[in-house]
Amino acid sequence: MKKLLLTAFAFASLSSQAAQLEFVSELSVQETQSIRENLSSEQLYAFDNAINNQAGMAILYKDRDYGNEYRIVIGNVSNFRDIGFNDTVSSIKVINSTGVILYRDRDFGGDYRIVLGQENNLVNIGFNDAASSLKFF
Ligand SMILES: [Ca+2]
Repeated sequence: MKKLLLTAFAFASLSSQAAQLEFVSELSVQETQSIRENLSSEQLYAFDNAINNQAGMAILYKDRDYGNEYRIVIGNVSNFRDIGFNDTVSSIKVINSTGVILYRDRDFGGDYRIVLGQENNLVNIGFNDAASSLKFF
């Protein structure tokens, strides 16, 4: 009987993991509008293109709860210095992709954390103001 319960529990936790893996965060209409208003025409083209083609995109925020300054990244970024955002990210939303791997060092080095969908406070996973590069998966 005990073994059966354990098996059921293992199954339940596996299914919830699978459900999480399919989770993709979405931008609200308001968020999308506010982001679009602040982009140059070149950035706007890339942003709309990513949305329409369902390309992996992430929005990196300086503060927790998706606050303050942000950067939009499309595709992997090997050095957050290039976008003026090194050791700065405190919350993140991943759009059109399952998740991202955040690395402590540039060029996808050092220790890392996986974010599925979104994380409103990187303190929760011990990675506040720490990320220096990022890969999509
Ligand atoms: Ca920060």
